[in-house]
Amino acid sequence: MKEEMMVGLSAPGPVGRWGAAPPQAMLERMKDYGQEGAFALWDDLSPEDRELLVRDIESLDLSRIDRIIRRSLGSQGIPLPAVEPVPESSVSKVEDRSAEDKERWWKKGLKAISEGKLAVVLLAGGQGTRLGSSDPKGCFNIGLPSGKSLFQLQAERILCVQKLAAQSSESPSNTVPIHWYIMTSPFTDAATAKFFETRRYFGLDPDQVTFFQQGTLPCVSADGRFIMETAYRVAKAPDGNGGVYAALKSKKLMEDMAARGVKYVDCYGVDNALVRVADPTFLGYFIDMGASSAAKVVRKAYPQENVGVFVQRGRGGPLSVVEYSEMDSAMATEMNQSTGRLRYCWSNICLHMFTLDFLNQVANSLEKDSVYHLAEKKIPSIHGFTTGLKLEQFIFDAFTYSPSTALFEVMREEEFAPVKNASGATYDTPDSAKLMLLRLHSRWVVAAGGFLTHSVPLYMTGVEVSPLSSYAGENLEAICRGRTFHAPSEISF
Ligand code: UD2
Repeated sequence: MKEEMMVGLSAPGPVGRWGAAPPQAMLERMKDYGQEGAFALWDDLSPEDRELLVRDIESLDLSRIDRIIRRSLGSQGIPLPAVEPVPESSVSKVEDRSAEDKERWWKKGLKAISEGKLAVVLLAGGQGTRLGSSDPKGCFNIGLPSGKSLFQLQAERILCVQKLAAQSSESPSNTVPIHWYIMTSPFTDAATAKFFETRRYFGLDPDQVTFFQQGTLPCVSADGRFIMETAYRVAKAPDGNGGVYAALKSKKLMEDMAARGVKYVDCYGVDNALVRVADPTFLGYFIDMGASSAAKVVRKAYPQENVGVFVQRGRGGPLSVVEYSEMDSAMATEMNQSTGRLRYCWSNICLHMFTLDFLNQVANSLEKDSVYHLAEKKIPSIHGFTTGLKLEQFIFDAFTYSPSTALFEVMREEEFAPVKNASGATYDTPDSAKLMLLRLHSRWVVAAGGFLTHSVPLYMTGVEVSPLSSYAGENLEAICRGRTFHAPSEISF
């Protein structure tokens, strides 16, 4: 800006690439979106910080962000269609399942896996805030005898399933690798990649693992204005685990899946010590049902349990999930007198399956509708921690767009051991997850004819079966029958 043009402006700051005012075109655009407040401290910024601020604003897709803010804040207060419990008929219950059903689904799933039709997407962008760890959650060691992290347990379950799939196929020597897409966030990406590299991918072929980052969105005040983390940086947060759809789309990973011949996508949360990654039984059931989407569910354990519940939006409408953070206590505690269970009892446990076709369709629908959940949080800002809103999509938002969602009940004791809270909390801690795994695996060993000795009370310990040796308790007879194992210890053969 020329010297004479500066007359009448406030005392000029140091002149850098940008003069006393922000770039005109950028300022105009930000005014169009009501976000000119981001330049409030421009005059006090050094040339370097002005450069940082301009680059930060340039990194934002302002029209998309503005659409998301307007639609998400605008939809507040608009009543959603009345919710009903899901029809009991739409849930495949454990008690209705025969051994033949399970065998058939298991074989059908293994066949599809051996044909390379299954990919796995891991949602690992969350920060381990509640766990009290600064590392990505998957790195967490829950204290098993083996010391294995959640990532290692899940990697070894993939190794086991692809081996079982090969053994069940016409060419047992030809193991078809399951491709593992791992979604990280800016908070977890570097540490996650390093964790895998330094541990040589836990025996997986590095070519079968793809890391990709989810997006972030500005944190905003109640009236939709950007919150400034510093004078030259807009506060941002990951866009929720439903950010997976936009990320898969923008990184062209669904094209990558199609090129690999993938037809089905298993999608799950990292913080479950018992998660059956690439579960052949779930896949076989899903294929049998011919549905576009499916989810594993457990019966809700108690009204305040931090789980979403499946509902039907209007009689005959699509299934969707009401998250625990968006549920009122009446809905959480209401009982169904005839079943004796909670009226809304079918709980979401972040274990989903989609057809690739449906994933493509829903990624576009969610992007077009752009309605995000608003989470009120304390946001670090130039004014200290300030109450603001994070904009998040949830992985289960997809179900609303699905013509058919199949719900597959599983036993919590076998498949759901959340690792959410630091040790010492009442629920969902590393210790509770460790014990659930040791108790399950001890039952496997005893059922296979093994005996246990233990130096601490058995209710506090147990044996761990390496995922490389057994996925769901199968193939343990040969090793366990008549043998004694001391708890705590890992059985690996
Ligand atoms: C999740 C489910 C909840 C229930 C519960 C069971 C959602 C939205 N809610 O609640 O219904 O199933 O788990 O334990 O799924 N994540 C990302 N990116 C993000 C945020 C989260 O990848 O921006 C991942 C995170 O790493 C984890 C999963 O999503 O693997 C769920 O984490 P969460 O802490 O957001 O969800 P939570 O436990 O509140």
